Amino acid sequence: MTKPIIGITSGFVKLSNFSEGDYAHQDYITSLIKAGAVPLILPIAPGPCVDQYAELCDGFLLSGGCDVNPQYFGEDPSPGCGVFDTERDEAEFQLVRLAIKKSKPVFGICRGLQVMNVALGGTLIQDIPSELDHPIQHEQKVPRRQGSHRVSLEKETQLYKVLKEQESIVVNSLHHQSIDRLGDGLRTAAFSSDGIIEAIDMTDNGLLMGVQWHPESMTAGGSELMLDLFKHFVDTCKEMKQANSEV
Ligand SMILES: [Mn+2]
Repeated sequence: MTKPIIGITSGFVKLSNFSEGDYAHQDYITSLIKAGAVPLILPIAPGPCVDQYAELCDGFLLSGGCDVNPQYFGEDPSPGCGVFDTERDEAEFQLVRLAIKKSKPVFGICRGLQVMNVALGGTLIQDIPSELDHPIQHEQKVPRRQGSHRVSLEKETQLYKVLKEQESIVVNSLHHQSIDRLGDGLRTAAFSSDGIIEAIDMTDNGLLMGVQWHPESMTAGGSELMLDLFKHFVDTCKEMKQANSEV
């Protein structure tokens, strides 16, 4: 069987007057190739293009990036809310809904986990440092390939199994937003000591998985445990590709 094609969502970046366009961090690409997939960067595009992305790919990696426009969960921006990109939000919400409809797996990372949650009717904390009473440091000062804070894993989740049934692990942390109220059909798979939801999955099937940390950068830094997360995702994409072709 050919390798599964994984679409990676991207963010728009302007580097200079001569260089601007869609961007996805190299660590996503490196991790997916290591895990046995063919990565494909998906530019932000209008609805009809997103419809075809959903046909073309066997699974989707929702990458990190800017904040989600709070209008999508019924709020005005709080003073701590950062830059958002409405066009990107809408393209990614559409992709999540189409992927669920077509039974194609989605792995959300950082912003990607937040996008999945809002797409399914959940809400976000717009700025952890200004909105939480006693937060730990979620925007780490050490390099992104290093872990910084601990997360506790919920038993009975896919994540717990994939991460070798450890009660807790150390992860990196590069976010200032997080999930507040969970979206429909989602459950907490990991949380930090200040109560922030650090990972989610779907209760009724294994199609959606999301982490608030950056396993791609820990994988690029040599973490075999985080590479296992990508292998699990790519294997699920292969299984679903097979199952979808049989119906
Ligand atoms: Mn964190």
